[in-house]
Amino acid sequence: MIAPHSIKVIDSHTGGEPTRLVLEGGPDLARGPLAERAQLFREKFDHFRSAIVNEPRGSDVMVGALLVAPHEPGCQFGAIFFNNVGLLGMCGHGTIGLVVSLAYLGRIQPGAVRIDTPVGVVEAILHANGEVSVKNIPSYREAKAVAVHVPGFGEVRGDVAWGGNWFFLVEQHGQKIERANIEALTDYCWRVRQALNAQGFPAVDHVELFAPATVTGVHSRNFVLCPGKAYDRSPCGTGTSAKLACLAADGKLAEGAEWVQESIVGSVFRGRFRRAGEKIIPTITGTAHVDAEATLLLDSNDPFQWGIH
Ligand code: PYC
Repeated sequence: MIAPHSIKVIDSHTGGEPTRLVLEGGPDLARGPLAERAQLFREKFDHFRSAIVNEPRGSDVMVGALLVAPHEPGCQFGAIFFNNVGLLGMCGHGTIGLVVSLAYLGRIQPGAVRIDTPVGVVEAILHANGEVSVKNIPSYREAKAVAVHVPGFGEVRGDVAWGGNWFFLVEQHGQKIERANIEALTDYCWRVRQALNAQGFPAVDHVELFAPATVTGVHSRNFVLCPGKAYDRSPCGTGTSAKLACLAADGKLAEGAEWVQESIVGSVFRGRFRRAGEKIIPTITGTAHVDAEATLLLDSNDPFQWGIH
């Protein structure tokens, strides 16, 4: 009998959105730049991605983070984020989860930590109160008020922006951003994404809807549909970065001012930005909680060894 392949993971959630950090037992992606390693991961080890985050060990909402050695000088860690259908560029909630998990393991102390990712270096600060701030990669709005014809809904206008992943941000949608409406929101966002992809923006894989906040001190509530049709339980770190880029481009938020973004389940990120030429550098602050330490077992006799995909 062959011993099952074992993979050490630590699970956390950031505002309700899970992150499964792979500590040991991941694929050998060599030592190149993180973008090259991500490409190798995508091409040769997609079965590993599926085994970690898909059923029966995970679920559609699970986001994975493969902890690797950094390539960029000055970084202490490298991370490649992935979900139920593929790789992510960056992941804000995942970075907060990663930092809290490393602190739980005693591998970092409060202070700054630089993390290499396939789309650039991010700097996280673990605060003494347990909160984490992530200084994200440069973010920007690519196109304003793009009109898309969505079958069944007519014309929908939104902004296309980069915050470490590509987003379509929609303010006027006529949808109720409420938990009771998640099925309809998912269906709407999915149709919007398909129409947008077919009408000139094939790379956009996250759709983000906004509504006025219902809580004092919060600026906005969002619903974010991720590439594999799961919705983000957190306010989405890269999505909030994209939102800040749009607010900055429209002159609606001053440099250094705080933007408080609430998710559909009521969790909150605080964001601010500084300008960097045409782009912005967003910083997103939130909290995460470790909820499991586990060893995943991949048994070659198991027909679903590599997950249901
Ligand atoms: O927090 O950036 C984020 C994120 C991306 C996908 C899910 N969460």
